Amino acid sequence: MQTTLAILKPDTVAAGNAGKVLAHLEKEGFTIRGLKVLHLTEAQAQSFYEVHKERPFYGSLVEFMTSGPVVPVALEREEAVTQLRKVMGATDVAKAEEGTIRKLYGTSIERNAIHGSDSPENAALELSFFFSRAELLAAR
Ligand code: FUP
Repeated sequence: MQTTLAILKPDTVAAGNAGKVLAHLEKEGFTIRGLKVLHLTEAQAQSFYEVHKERPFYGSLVEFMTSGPVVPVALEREEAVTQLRKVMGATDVAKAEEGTIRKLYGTSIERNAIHGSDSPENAALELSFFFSRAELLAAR
């Protein structure tokens, strides 16, 4: 078993799609091991996306990610990292496969509904950004 981090982005929460996305993930075999609702500060969003800080979209991405509440979720299943990436679909909604979360609920490359860690190493780092070890253990 592996645990990865998803974030239901502000567009998903604002559109009232958070429950539908969580149901989609559960149907795909993920178990929810952590979940919270929070409104990221600018410093938190900048830090989370620090790897992209030189990219032209960084400022806009930080603005979007702080535009409303998000829902970080710790998700467990076999091959959780790669399976979540598959269920999410391509970054750019225009290129996302039919039936993926981004195709169903996203509206652009930026407002793409959901984040998912892209490697086991990043999953561990990103889970610890939002959840303490005690929180994750208490949810078992
Ligand atoms: P992903 O791992 O699929 O979320 O994609 P990236 O890590 O490449 O990008 C992180 C986020 O930056 C994306 F979810 C959306 C945003 N982004 C843009 O807004 N424009 C781009 O051209 C690329 C990414």
